[in-house]
Amino acid sequence: MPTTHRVICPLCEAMCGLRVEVRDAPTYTIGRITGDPDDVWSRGHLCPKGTALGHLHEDPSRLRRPVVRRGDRHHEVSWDDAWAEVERVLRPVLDTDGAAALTVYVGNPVAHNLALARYIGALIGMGQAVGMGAYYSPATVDQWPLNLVSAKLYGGMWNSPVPDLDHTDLLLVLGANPAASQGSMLSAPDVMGRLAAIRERGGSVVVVDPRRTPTAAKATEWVPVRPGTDALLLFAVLRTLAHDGLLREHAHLAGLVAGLAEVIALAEPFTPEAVAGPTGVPAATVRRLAHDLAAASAPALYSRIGTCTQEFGSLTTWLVHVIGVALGAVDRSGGMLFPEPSSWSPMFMKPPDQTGPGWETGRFRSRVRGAPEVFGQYPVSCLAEEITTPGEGRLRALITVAGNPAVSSPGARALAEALPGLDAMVSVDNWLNETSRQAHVVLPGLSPLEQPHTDDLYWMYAVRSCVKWTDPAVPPPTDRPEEWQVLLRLAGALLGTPVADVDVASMDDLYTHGLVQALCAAAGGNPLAGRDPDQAVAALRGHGPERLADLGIRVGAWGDQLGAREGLTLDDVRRHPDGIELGGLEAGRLAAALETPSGTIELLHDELVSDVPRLLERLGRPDPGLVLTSRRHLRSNNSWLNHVPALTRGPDRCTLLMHPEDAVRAGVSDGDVVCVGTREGELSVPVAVSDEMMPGVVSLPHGWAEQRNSNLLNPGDVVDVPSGTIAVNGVPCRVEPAGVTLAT
Ligand SMILES: Nc1nc2c(c(=O)[nH]1)N[C@H]1C(S)=C(S)[C@@H](COP(=O)(O)OP(=O)(O)OC[C@H]3O[C@@H](n4cnc5c(=O)[nH]c(N)nc54)[C@H](O)[C@@H]3O)O[C@H]1N2
Ligand SMILES: Nc1nc2c(c(=O)[nH]1)N[C@H]1C(S)=C(S)[C@@H](COP(=O)(O)OP(=O)(O)OC[C@H]3O[C@@H](n4cnc5c(=O)[nH]c(N)nc54)[C@H](O)[C@@H]3O)O[C@H]1N2
Ligand code: SF4
Ligand SMILES: [Mo]
Repeated sequence: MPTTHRVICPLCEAMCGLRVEVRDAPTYTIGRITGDPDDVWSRGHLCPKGTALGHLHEDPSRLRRPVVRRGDRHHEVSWDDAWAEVERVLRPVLDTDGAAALTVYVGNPVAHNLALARYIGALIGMGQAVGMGAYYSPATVDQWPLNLVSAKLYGGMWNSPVPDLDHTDLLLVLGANPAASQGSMLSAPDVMGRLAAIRERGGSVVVVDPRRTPTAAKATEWVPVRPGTDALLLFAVLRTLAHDGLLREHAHLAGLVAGLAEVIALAEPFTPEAVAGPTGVPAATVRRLAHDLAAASAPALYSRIGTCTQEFGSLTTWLVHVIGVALGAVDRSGGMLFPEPSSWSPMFMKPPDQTGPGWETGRFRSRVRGAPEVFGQYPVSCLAEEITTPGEGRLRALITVAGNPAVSSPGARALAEALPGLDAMVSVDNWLNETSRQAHVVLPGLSPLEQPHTDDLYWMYAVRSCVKWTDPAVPPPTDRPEEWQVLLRLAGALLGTPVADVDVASMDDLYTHGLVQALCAAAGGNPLAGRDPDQAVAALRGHGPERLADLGIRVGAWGDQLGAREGLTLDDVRRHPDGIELGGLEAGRLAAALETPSGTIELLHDELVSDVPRLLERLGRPDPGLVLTSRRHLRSNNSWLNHVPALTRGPDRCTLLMHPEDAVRAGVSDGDVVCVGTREGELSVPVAVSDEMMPGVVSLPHGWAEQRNSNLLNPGDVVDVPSGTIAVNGVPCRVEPAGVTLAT
C-alpha cells in the first residue's frame, strides 16, 4: 500500500502543495503525484514539472555519492575521500592567494531549497569575512534590475509591490509569460486561471511581448514590441498621462512619494510619435494604452524577465513602478500591493557592507573589465575573464552551488573554456551537468523528496499570505550529510580549518547566533531589536535549517516574536499539513513597507536618471535588424529538466521561432535546420515558422546544452548599465540555411 505524503513543490515560485504516493519500505518508489486540493494556498494546482519530481528522485543519473574527476572520468568516492579531495585542491589556493582567489556561484535552485537558501549566506558571508570579493549568480541574467529598483524606490532589494491579480481590472504585463513560467517575482498558483478571471469579471489583460505567447494569446490584447525598447514605450505612456491631463492627486500617496514631477519631466522627448519607430508600437496604441490605464478603476503593471534581461532593464523596471505610482495604483486595492510575508528571510537583512542610509552600487569594480559591483555581484559574464586573465587577484578557485553557468551565462563558450583552468573547483550539485562536470569534486545533496521544505523569499511576492511546512516524503539516507552541512563545512574550510575537521554543529551555532545578533542589533522595525541575542537563540527549537525556519516564522508578521506575544512558531505550522491561510493582499501597507531613508517612495536616483541619455541615444539608433530573444517552456526548468524523458517527450522544443516574412527573407522553411549567428557565435537548430513572432524578432529557448545552448549566441558584454544585467533579449543576429557559411 502506498502512503500519501504532502510535499511543497520546490520547482518554481508557485510553491504548490502536492500529494506524493510513496510505496512502502524498502523500495520507497514514487507513485502518483497530484495537486493537493486541501492545500490552503494552491488548492490543487500543479503543472507538468511538479509531476516530474518522482522522475528526478528516481533518476539513475542523480548523484547519491560524491564524485571526483580524474581527467575526463568521474569516480564515485566516499565522503571522507571527497573531503580529502576538497582539501587537496582548495587548501593550496587559500594558503598562497587567500580567499580573494576564490568565488562562489549561487545557482537558481538555491532559492527553492530549504537548506541551501538558509545556509548559502554562511558560505558567502564567511568567505567575504576572510577576503573573498564579489560572488556570482544568475541574478545578472535575471531580476537584478528589479532588485535595484526595489532597493532604490522602496528601500529593500527584495521589497516591491506585486499586482493584485485577484482584484485588478486592467493588468499590463510586460516581458513575462506565466503560461510557461507560472509566475516570477509573483507567487500565485494558477496564474493563468487568475488572468482568465480578470477577463471574466469584465477587466482586461494586455501583454507587451515580441511574441504572441500562450499568455498573450489568452489576453485581451497583445502589443508586440521590439525587444529592448520597453523603456521608450513606457516613457511615452508616462508623457501621455501627463500631457493629456490624466494624472490626479492620489490622497493615499500624499506625502509618501518623492520625485514624480522630475521623472515626468524626463519623459518629455519620448513622444508617442518618436518611440513608434524603434518600439514598433504605433503612436495611437501608446496613447490608447495610457488612456486605458488612466480610465481603469484598478490598473496594475507587472514586468518580468523579458524587461530585465535587456539593454534597458533598469529603466524599464523603474518606469513600471513610476507609472504605478503616477496612476495611484501602488498601495491601492486591485493595483500593486505589498505582500505581508509569513516568514522573515536572512535575505531581507541589509548586507553589513551596505553601511549608508540607502543602497550603494559601484563600490568596487571588477579587475578585468572594470565592471561596477551591484549588491556584491558583477555581471556573471565577468567570471570567465576573471579566471583566465593572469595577474594579481586572478580567480583560481570556484565553488558552484546548484548552478550551471556553463549553460546559463551569456558568453558561455568562454566560461566553459575557462573552467578547466581553475586550480580548484568544487560543485555542490545533484547532477553532473555541463558545469559540475568540470569540478574536481562534486558534493551531492538529497533529492527534494528526501528533504523537508518551506519557502521564505517567495512569500514576499505572494498574492496571499500563507505559511506551510512539509516533511520529507521519503526517509533521507542517514549515511550522507545534508546540504546545509556541506555548505557549513566548506565555510569552515574557508575560515582555515581542514575541511574534514570542521565542527559543523559549532558552525551552525555561530551562524545562527550571528543572524540573531544582527537582528537584535538592528534598528526598530524588527521584533528582535534590542533583545538579548543569547536568550533569543535559546528560545529557538531544533538545529540546522529547521531552527532557521523557526526563526523566520517567529519573527515574521504572524510570529510569536520568540515568546514576546501570542503567535506562530514552526511547531504550530507543522501541525497544519495543508498550510495556514493568513489573508489576502491589502492596501494600506505602504508606509510600513517603505524602508527608504526618507520614508517615501524615492523615485529619483542618479543611477537611473544618468541612464536616460543612453535611452535617448537608442531613440536615434538605426534599427538593428533581426534580433534574438529568449523564452521558456512549461515543461522546462532552466537547464536541468531537459534530460528528463517524461518532460521532453513530443516534438523538439529547442526551435528557433521566426515570423513567415523573415523566413522567406532568410530562404528557410518550417522545420529546416538553420544556422543562427551573432557576433558571439553560431549554432544550428530547427526553425519553427510562425506568426506568433513579430517580424524582425526570433526566439530561442534557453537552457539547452552543448551545441544548442542559446548562450553561445549571447555576448557577455551588452549590459543594462545601472544593474549590470546582461541582455539576452534584443541581440542582433542573422539566420541562414544551415550549411551556408555565415559572413562575419
Ligand atoms: N539566454 C538565457 N540565459 C538565461 C536565462 C534566459 O532566459 N535566457 N535565464 C536565466 C535565469 S532566469 C536563471 S535563474 C538562470 C539559471 O541558471 P543556473 O542557476 O546557473 O542553472 P540551472 O539551469 O538552474 O541549473 C541548476 C543546477 O542545479 C542542480 N540542482 C538542481 N536541484 C538541486 C538541489 O536540490 N541541490 C543541488 N545542490 N543542486 C541542484 C542541477 O544539476 C542543475 O543543473 O539561467 C539564466 N540564463
Ligand atoms: N516552466 C518553467 N518555468 C520557469 C522557469 C523555466 O525555465 N521553465 N524558470 C524560472 C525562472 S528561473 C524564472 S526567472 C522565471 C521567468 O519567468 P518569466 O519572466 O515569465 O519568463 P519567460 O517565460 O521567459 O517570459 C519572458 C517573456 O519575455 C519576452 N520578451 C523577450 N524580450 C522582450 C522585450 O524586450 N520586451 C518585452 N516586453 N518582452 C520580451 C519573451 O518573448 C517571453 O515571452 O520563470 C521561472 N519558471
Ligand atoms: S507550478 Fe508546477 S513547478 Fe511550480 S510549484 Fe506548482 S507544480 Fe511545482
Ligand atoms: Mo531565474
